[in-house]
Amino acid sequence: MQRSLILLKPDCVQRRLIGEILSRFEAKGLQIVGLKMIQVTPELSRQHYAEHVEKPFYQSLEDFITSAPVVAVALEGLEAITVVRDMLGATNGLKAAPGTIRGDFSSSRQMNLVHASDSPESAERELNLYFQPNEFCEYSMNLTPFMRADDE
Ligand code: FUP
Repeated sequence: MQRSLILLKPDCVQRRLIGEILSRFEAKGLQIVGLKMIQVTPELSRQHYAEHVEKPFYQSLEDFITSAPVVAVALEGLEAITVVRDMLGATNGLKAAPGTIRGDFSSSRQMNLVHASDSPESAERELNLYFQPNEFCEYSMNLTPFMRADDE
């Protein structure tokens, strides 16, 4: 079982796509174990995008991610990190395959609607950036016997 940190970015909030995109994760069988709306500060942006801070596009990325609230989501499921990344599609919405979230809703490299952790290490780091330990809700989904076999 894995957890991944997902951000519904300012373009997603502004375009009123929160429900539509959250519903895709729910329909897939992923479990929402943390959920909050927050305003990203420049400091949090620098922490989140630490690997990009020195890059030429960073200031524009910070301006975008701080331009409106985001919705932070902790998603749990089998192989959740890869499953969610595959659901998002390629970083650039123009290149993302139809059927993926970015492929269906984004035509931009920067305004690509959703961020998701790309490795277990990133997931741990990013979940800690956006959630306190006591903000995760653990609960059993009563539909689990109908979502996967016992040995999966
Ligand atoms: P991803 O892992 O898909 O979120 O993509 P990256 O880590 O490569 O990039 C982080 C964010 O920077 C992406 F949402 C897109 C944005 N970006 C730009 O705005 N300009 C660039 O030239 C490259 C990335």
